[in-house]
Amino acid sequence: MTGGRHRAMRTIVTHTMRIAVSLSFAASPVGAQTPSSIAPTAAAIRLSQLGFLPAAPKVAVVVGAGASTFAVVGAERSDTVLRGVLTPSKSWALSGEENVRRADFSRLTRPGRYRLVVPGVGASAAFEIGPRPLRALAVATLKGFYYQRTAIPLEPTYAGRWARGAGHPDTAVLVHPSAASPSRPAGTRISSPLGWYDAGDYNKYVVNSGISTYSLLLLAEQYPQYASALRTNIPESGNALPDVLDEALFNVRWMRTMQDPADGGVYHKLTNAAFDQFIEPRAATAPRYVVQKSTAATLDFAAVMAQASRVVRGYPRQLPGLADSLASAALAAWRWARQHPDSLYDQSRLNAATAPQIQTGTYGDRRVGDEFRWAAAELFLTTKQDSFLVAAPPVVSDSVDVPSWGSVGTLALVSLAEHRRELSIATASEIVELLIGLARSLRLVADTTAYGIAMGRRADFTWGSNAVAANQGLVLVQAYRLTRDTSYLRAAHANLDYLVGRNPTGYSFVTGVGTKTPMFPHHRPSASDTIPEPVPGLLVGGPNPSAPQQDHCTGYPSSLPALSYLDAQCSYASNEIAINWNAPIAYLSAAIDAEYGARPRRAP
Ligand code: 9MR
Repeated sequence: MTGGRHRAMRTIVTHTMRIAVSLSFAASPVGAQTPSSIAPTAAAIRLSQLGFLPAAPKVAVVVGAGASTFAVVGAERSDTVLRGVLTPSKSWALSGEENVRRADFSRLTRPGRYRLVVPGVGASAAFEIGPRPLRALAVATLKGFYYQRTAIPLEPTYAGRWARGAGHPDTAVLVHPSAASPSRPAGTRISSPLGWYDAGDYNKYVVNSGISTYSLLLLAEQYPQYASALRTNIPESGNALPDVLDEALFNVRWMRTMQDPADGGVYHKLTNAAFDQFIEPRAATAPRYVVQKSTAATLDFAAVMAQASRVVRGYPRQLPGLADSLASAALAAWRWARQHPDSLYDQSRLNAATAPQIQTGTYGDRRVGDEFRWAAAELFLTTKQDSFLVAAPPVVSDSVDVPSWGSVGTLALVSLAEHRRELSIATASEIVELLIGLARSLRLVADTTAYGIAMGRRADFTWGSNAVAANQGLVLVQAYRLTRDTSYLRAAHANLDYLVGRNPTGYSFVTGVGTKTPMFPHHRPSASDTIPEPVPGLLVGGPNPSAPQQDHCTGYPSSLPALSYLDAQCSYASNEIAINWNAPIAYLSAAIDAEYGARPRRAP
C-alpha cells in the first residue's frame, strides 16, 4: 500500500484547514469560529453543515437536552432572532440514543448566519440561511463525477489542486476467455475508453454504471431548466449542453463500447484481474479485461441507452444522429437479453472455468426480472411500442422498493410515472399509486423516527447506506412531483440533511463539503496524490454495522447501525466512495434546490 505517507500527512490537517476546503468548495460561510460569548459548538446538536434555503424546512436534532426550549441567534452578535420549543423526547434504537428531540426553525426565513442554542447543551456550529448552500452541494457532487473520469488528464483549470495525469486509456483491453465469441476470440484487443472509475477502485462495471448514469439523466430530464444553469466547470462547460448531460454522456460513450457489435450482448465489466494497489491512476497499468456478457449488464445498458436516446433527442443540432444510434444499441441489447435470460454473473463459476482469475467487484445479481422491467419501460417510452410492456409488465406489486444497483424495478416506475400521459389511464394510475405507496411508507418512517428521517429500519444500514438515504429521497421527490404534497418534499429534505450532518456520527458524509467531513476515504486517487484533503464532492458509503466483518478494519466507534462508520482508508465497507452513491445525492440536492430555491415556497 502506498497510502501510508499521505495518511500520516492528513492526520496533521487542522480543523481550520478543513473549513477552508469547505469554503472554497461550497462557497458558503459555514463553520466559522464560535464567538466567545456563547458556549463552544455542541456535538449534541446535529444539523445540516451546509445551511438552508430560506423557503425550506429547517430542522436540527438535539440529544440530551434537559430543558425543552431552543433559540436561534445571530452568528456574530448572538442576538436572539427566534425562540421555539423542542419536540417531545424520543429514543432511537439504531443509534442507542435516548432523549432525542428536534428543533424546527423553519419559520426563520431571513437570510443570514446563525447558530442554534439549546440551554444546557450549547450552541451549534454556525450555519447559513441563504440561496447558495444546496446549489454548492449539487455542483460539488456532480463535479465528483469529473474527478472519477478515466482516460483523460484532469487539468488544473477544472480540477484545481486535484489535477492529475490521465489513467487507464483502455484502448487495448483484452477479451477474457469468459467473454470469447466467434468474432472476438479470447485475447482479442478491443478499445473501450472513457467512463468513470466505479468507486475507490479503478474498474468500470456496467451494472453500477446503469443506475448511476440514469440518476444523472433523470435530473436532466425532470429539471431541464435547473440542469441548464448548473455549471460544474468541466471541459465541456459552455458547449450548449447542460453540464450534467455532458457528464452523463462521458459515461454513456464508454458504455456503448461494452456492447459486442456482433450480437448486441454487453460485457459485465472492464476490469483488472485483481484490485490495484493504492497508486495513482496513471501508474496503474496492469492488463485490463472485458469479462462475460451478462443479462443484468445488457438490460441495464438497454435501459440507459433508451433513456439517453430520449434525453439527447432534445439536442439534434449539437448531437446529430446520436438519439437514433443509442436507440438501436438499446434494441440490440434487449434482443440479446431476451435470448440469454440466464446469463447471470457468477464470479466463482467463471473462475472455476477460465483464467486469469478475476477478483474484483462482482455486482452479481441473481434476479433479473426487475432489470427486464426497467429496460422494457425505457424502451417503451423511447420507441412508443407497447410490445415492451407486454413482454415485461412494469407493475409487480411485491417488489417495489428503494432503488439500488441490484434492484432497479422502481426506476421503471419512476420513468413511466414521469411520462404517465403516454400510458393508459388505468396503467398510469396503478404505477403512480405504487410509487406513492412506497413514498408514503418512507414518509411514515420519517414522521415517527427520532431524527425525522426515512432511515428507520435496521436493513437500511447496509454497505452504501448513504445511498439508501439518497435514493429514499429520490423516491420521495417523485411522490412530491406527482402529488405536489409538500410533506414528501420535507421528508426528502430531511434525508438530505441526514447526509450532510443531521446524523449521530456528526459527519457531513460528502468529502470537502461541510465542517466535519471524511478525510480518509477508501479512494485510490485521494490516497495516492500529495494533497492532504481527499478529492472533494464524493459521498462515502456510510454507517454499516457489518463493516468490521467485511473489511476487517479496526477502530469502529460502535456496532450500532447508525454509528458504525469509520473515517479510515481501510474501511472500504463504510468509507469508500462510489458513483452509484454520488448520483442520487447529486439528483437529490439539485431537485431540492430546484424545488425550494427556484420559486419561493412557504416553509411548511
Ligand atoms: O456497493 C456494493 C455493495 O452493495 C456490495 O455489498 C459490495 C460487496 O459486493 O460491493 C459494493 O460495490 C463495490 C464494487 O463491488 C467494487 N467497487 C467498489 C464498490 C463499492 O464498495
